[in-house]
Amino acid sequence: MNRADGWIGEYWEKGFTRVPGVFPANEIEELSKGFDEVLALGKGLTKTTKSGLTEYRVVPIDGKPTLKFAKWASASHESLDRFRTSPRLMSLVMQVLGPDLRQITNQMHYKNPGDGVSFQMHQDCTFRKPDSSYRDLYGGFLQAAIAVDPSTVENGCLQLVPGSHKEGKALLSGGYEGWEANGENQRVLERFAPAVDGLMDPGDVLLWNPYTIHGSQPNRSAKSRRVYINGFARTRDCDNGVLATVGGKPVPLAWGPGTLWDIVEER
Ligand SMILES: O=C(O)CCC(=O)C(=O)O
Repeated sequence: MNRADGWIGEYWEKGFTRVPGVFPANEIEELSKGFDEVLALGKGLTKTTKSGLTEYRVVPIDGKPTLKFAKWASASHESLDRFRTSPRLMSLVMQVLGPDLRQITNQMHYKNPGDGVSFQMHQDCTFRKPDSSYRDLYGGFLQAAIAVDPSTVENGCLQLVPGSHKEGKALLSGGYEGWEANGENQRVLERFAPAVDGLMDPGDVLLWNPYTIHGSQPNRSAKSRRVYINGFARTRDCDNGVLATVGGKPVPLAWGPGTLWDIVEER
């Protein structure tokens, strides 16, 4: 791996990078359909609901039950499962982490107009626990978001703090609360450069390091801001999650009583 060149160099330098045009329009159309279908299934739920591995994470926002995200819908939806380990996505992830991968996260983030969903500035290392399951979290895990819709300032694009991963440690308190929780971490956030807007077009992929500080504000536009987030770890450095690829080839999604899941959950 050459850490210096192109988007891979930017990933290591800034702690995140956007790779444009990874998925063509027809594939994003298919992914968008999958998002619509899962949203329809989650409609009307008043609390977090699990069906097999698939989970509709419903939380109160301004007193209203709101689908904050759907987790592991790929376990119950064939096309979402295909995108999870699609060659277009995996070719990027494998260039950073190598050919043998485990998958830790599989999340659909909707951010529908007016739903109030936001994410405080946080680092994903908060959730990658226990420490003993991640032997090289800095170099051996990344999170990848496929843009289904344009991500804009108005619809609450991700915001990421350049260089914030470099200390390779947890810097912030809290986790997945809303934007209003940033006050708690103001002192730490002021130490860093301002966050950069992670603007994306449909089909772009944004990759970030587990120590990179990031979050997002509510959608203040009339259009949804959907991203499909999948997180992968190098198999030899990680015990958690499910196998995703072996020797560069995707393997079918399988889990069971022996699967080890992270002990801290995004909420
Ligand atoms: O969907 C978003 O805007 C935030 C996602 C995020 O911060 C995460 O998954 O860690």
